[in-house]
Amino acid sequence: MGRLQGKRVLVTGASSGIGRACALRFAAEGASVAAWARRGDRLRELVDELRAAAPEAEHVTGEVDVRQREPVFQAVEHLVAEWGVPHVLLNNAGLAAGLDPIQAGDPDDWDRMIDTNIKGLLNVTRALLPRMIEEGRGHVINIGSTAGHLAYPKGNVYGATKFAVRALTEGISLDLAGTPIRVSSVDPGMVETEFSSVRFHGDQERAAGVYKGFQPLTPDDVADIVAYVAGTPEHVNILDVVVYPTAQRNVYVIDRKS
Ligand code: NDP
Ligand code: 8X3
Repeated sequence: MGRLQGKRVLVTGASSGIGRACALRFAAEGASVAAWARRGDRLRELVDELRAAAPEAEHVTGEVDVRQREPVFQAVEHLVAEWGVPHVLLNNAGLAAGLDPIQAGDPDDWDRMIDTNIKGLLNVTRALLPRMIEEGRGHVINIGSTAGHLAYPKGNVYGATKFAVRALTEGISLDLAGTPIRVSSVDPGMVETEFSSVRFHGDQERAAGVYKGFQPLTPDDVADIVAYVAGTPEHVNILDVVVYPTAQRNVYVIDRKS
């Protein structure tokens, strides 16, 4: 029996991309998944797949916008009462909005990124951590980014949010010293998801161009790593994993064939 069998995992941003792949991977490992995102139609499709992957587990969904602090706290209370305290919280919900020099940036885009990637992660983590501490177990896994390790032109605010996620992973881990709660970060390079379509406000052609001429990571590649991190023995805490596609060596060096 694998270590994730019978565990409960809360995945934020489960309606697409990395979060969706992680939800399916956790279910395939025998875990029960609470899948949160804003798009309920996507979540309803996902839960059918989760039930097919792990019929014996108890999968639930939540239409939760991680930016809305009070509803997040209420959703956590409801989840804990009806389903139980998650063993793993995967803080994945996030986005980039825009790719412009700061002097031409849209402050509304900045707000969305800061409110989702930093404050959304904090909202869910703050609501859940006391319950994990009471239970005497838990694992918080944050999806960071290689953009949180090296700034790139026009990546300004997105990169700042991911540098913040890295700082929060370390800071939360330090604050939890003396508890058994583990804190980890998985920081991918380029992964083909809806990320670029969201970044370019629905411009699919521009989004497709981001992944042209090389093989990017897939959401399943990242889910493999997240499942590994979550499945290590309880005395092992992987603080940070940085993963690139082989064709990408840092945020600037990408071997594009066309
Ligand atoms: P997607 O756009 O495919 O997925 C993003 C997910 O986040 C969706 O499920 C979306 O759901 C959810 N989300 C966005 N805003 C909110 C919100 N306010 N409340 C709740 N959920 C929200 O992109 P990815 O899978 O690529 O992105 C997932 C994470 O991975 C992000 O944190 C991103 O920064 C990070 N990342 C991505 C990389 C890439 O190259 N793709 C590389 C490194 C890191 P919904 O819209 O239904 O709410
Ligand atoms: C997403 C990776 O390089 O597009 O976090 O910013 S990148």
